[in-house]
Amino acid sequence: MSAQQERTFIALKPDAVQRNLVGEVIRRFEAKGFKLVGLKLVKPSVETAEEHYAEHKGKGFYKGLVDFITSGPVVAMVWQGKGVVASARKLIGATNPLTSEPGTIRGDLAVDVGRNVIHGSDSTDSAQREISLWFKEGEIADWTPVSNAWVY
Ligand code: 3AN
Repeated sequence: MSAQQERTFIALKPDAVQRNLVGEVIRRFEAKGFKLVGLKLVKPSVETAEEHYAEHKGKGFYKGLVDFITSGPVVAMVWQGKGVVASARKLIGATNPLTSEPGTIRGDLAVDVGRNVIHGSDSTDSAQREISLWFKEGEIADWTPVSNAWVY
């Protein structure tokens, strides 16, 4: 896959769904210029959540993290584009929303580290792992934008 077709896994956590922030966050990714290639609303199983957060197993916040992510619907997405993994992390901002820069998603929309709205893969390797954990083959659309024929 070429650098232009790099992909990342983004999840809008239950707080984002409950707070009606889904559109706001998707808008930011679209406006930046990335392409949405996968999207679904799912209530994750405990198995999926534990695998997703495997690197945090043993940490004090692990159980709370798994309980929270499985507590309600999550919007799971795959975004594609040049440098999308690192760029998404910049759009998202630092893990603790109290220190995330204004202008970032967490900096603008969140307060609590345990309710920080969004997850984004931290490397291309994590992205591959997370995309195959959350999406089946056939659930990702490899589409090509048409010309501006539909825009007047
Ligand atoms: P990020 O989501 O910015 O990549 P990670 O991977 O270090 O951050 O942490 C995964 C998730 O675990 C965070 N999004 C956050 O919800 C939660 N988390 C991280 N550190 C803490 C903490 N000290 N207390 C509570 N929750 C935490």
